[in-house]
Amino acid sequence: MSAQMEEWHFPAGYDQSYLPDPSSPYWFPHRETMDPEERNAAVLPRLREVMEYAYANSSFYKDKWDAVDCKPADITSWEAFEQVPVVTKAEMRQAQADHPPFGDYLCIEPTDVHHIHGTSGTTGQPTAFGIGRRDWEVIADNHARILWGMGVRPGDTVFVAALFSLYLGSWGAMAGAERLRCRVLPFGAGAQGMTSRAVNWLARLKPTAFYATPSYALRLAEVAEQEKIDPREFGLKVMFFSGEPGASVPTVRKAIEDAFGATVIDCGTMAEMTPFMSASATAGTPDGMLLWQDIVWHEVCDPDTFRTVPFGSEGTPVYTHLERTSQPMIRLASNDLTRWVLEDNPCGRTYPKLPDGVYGRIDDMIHIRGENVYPTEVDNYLRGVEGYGGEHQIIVRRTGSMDEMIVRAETTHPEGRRSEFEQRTGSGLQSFLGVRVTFESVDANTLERAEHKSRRVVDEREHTKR
Ligand code: 8LH
Repeated sequence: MSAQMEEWHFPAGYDQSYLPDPSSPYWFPHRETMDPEERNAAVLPRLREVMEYAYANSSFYKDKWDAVDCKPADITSWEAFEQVPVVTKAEMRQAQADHPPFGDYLCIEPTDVHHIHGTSGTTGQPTAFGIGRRDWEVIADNHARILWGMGVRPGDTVFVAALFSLYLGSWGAMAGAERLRCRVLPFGAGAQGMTSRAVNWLARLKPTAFYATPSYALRLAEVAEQEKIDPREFGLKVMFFSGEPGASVPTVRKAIEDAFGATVIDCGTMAEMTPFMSASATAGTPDGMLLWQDIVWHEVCDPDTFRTVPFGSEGTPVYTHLERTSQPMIRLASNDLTRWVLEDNPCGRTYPKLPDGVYGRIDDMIHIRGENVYPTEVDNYLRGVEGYGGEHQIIVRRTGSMDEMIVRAETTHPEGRRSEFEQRTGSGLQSFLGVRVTFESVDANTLERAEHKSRRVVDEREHTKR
């Protein structure tokens, strides 16, 4: 079995000089197209191996599993694996507070940490990600392989327009592109005047590939338009996105495709799960995200029991590293929501797929008068409305004993046409969501634009609670 799985071993290590045959759509043809049952049969012993490694090298996992009498050697069936307790972000924060700075799940010597990244820490103590040198190389290799699947090739210029600091997204994209022997432009984002400069560089350099958050791509298109430059002139072929829902939200995706004339690819799991591109679309299957199950093991689970839900159902992603030796995550609960299927993919890869991407976080879902609303649904609706100005806010507030949802959206319509726009969009949105909505419009370019991940929900009920 493993002889057929190209370079399949733990700890992982790849031939750094390898590049596929230029005519092949696959980096590892067998691994990517093999019978999924055969792949799963190879993954199960690997999971056991990773668990054995984590048990031997971290008191975090040892204590956690001993407490429920879970022994790595017992993981001989999927049934057994699904009972391994999930890891939560709160546990990791606690482990880092008790064992600073990386927590007792580091599993390598602190001196072997090669890259340090972290969460933004806007709400509380940030989490530190310590990634070993060998792991960083393997991450680069995996991302190169996935970028190859997206159609990126050696010699392509890859423009990275995301924050270069603690955020792993930009660094992970860069590492993969470098390993693929691309020319990388680590442009970054977030500094004063940078979007306008990005427009200038894109127009001059005409890169082939582009990485950012979807919100930022739309912001960039707006700024280009203000500067009388058509983003199609950048000549981008592939735009890959991660960090937030958007690239799989139909109207957002179309807005990006229409503005730039490029193929839009969705990818991304979580920073802790780097190689985070292990969920990614491909050139041949550009919609949704495929789950590259031989890099990271993805489960979609019932959010209460953390047992895998059947294909076709909705649940929350739970992730397990198959190759990381530094801070390996074993059944990390994401708190996100998605739906998975297993069907024939046009690109020929035999991975399961998230046909609608990851459409939201469980804690971002708005519960209003007994209904659930995903912020992405509002985005999806508004982007398809004629006269929408490009940005909106969702305000949830309690008036008396009732929760109220106010959607405030920009419009390009002049004063005289506002009330007709408000009436039409308000009632359309209400029937689309199935909940009562108060709809207001404001002038275009008056609401704040995201330079990173967008935050459109203002839940005033939370503020009153504090
Ligand atoms: C997504 C997506 C996506 C992430 N569709 N939601 O960018 C990937 C990594 C580096 C990242 O963003 O990690 P971070 O900052 O830990 O955030 C992870 C969360 O971001 C994840 O749980 C999702 O809620 C969201 N996310 N990529 C939809 N393609």
